[in-house]
Amino acid sequence: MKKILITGGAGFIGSHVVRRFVNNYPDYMIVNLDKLTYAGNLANLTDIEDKPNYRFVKADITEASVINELFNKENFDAVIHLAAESHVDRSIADPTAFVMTNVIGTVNLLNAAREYWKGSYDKKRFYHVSTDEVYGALGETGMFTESTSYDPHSPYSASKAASDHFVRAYHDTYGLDIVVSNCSNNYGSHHFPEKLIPLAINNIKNAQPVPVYGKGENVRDWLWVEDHARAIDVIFHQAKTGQTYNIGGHNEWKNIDLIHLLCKIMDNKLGRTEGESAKLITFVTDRAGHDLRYAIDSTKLQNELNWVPSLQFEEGLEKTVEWYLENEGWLSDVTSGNYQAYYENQYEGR
Ligand code: NAD
Ligand code: TDX
Repeated sequence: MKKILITGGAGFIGSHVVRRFVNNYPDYMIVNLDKLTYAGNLANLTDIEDKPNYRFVKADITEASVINELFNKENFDAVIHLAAESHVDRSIADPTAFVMTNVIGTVNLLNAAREYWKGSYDKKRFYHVSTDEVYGALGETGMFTESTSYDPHSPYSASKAASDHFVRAYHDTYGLDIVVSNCSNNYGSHHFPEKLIPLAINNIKNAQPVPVYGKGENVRDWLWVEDHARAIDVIFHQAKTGQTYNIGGHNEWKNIDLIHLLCKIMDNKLGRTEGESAKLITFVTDRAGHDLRYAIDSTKLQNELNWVPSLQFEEGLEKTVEWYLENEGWLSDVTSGNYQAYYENQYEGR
């Protein structure tokens, strides 16, 4: 039996990774460690919470003594590390929280792995889930490859870049078995409605303004979150030690074009006349230091590990809209803050 610690499993991507591993690997014990910040929501995992190969631990990765105690007690075989402060706009407002969780928290996990896995580094694995934002911004052409130099611009991407460097340094210096993946923008169910797509879905549904930063000219490369979870599965099981893989959808969209497509889908789903939702589009002040364009070259992952995205964007976006419309309770609990009251009662003191 493999015991795997997944951090950040109550968040957007983490919950998809936890679900995939719990369902696909009944012989593994999956321990989901999450602080349950504003972004962590145990309602994301109600379908698997009673499975015998799943456990939840409420903990903060910035607390080294708590992490050490857990490693001492549990004898994990591997870590898949997703816990992070993840929203660029929040990092502009409060960079320190990003240094604490994304840098110090990652180093705490690495230190625990280094200490408690001593003598068996060849049988253990530390997988760090990272972002394409570490590479900075592209102009009109070109793509990020695994050898693109790091050039982060936001406090968020700077903190993720630092954590990537620490993970690789623990491989080079101490011999830890590590893998890193850098992925483009994800979309899909259970996405917190501060990020562009779920925020726009929620606002369109409620006939509220849809804020588009600047002129909406910025380009993002969107990937279905379940395709990301499948890529993590493949890399975790098959990558050679020390390797990095870029993960992307080959699916670049200008923000304004994406929002128009979303408005069209929503008009259709909500029975509105075509063009009605697009009237909600409101251009607002641009994000400070807003990266113009991201695009991932995932040739290495495709050629070496045979991974390709499964879903066309239009289909995925339609499925995403349907999920939000069918899960009004999830959305209203998140936007009202009720989900936090629930877990504060459930997990206080554990
Ligand atoms: P998210 O904000 O939805 O979830 C983050 C989770 O981490 C939450 O459950 C939160 O409670 C938990 N967490 C935060 N601070 C913690 C702490 N100190 N201790 C323990 N748990 C803590 O984020 P996401 O979008 O699911 O991103 C997950 C990971 O994937 C992050 O590392 C992010 O950098 C990376 N990533 C995200 C995207 C994307 O498009 N969302 C793309 C590429 C990479
Ligand atoms: O209201 C908005 N209006 C708007 O125009 C918001 C929230 C965003 N935007 C723009 C900014 C970006 O160009 O839309 C684009 C997408 O923004 P976000 O959803 O905030 O994502 P982004 O900043 O690209 O970062 C995301 O992808 C990479 C995740 O949040 C990161 O965690 C991940 O690493």
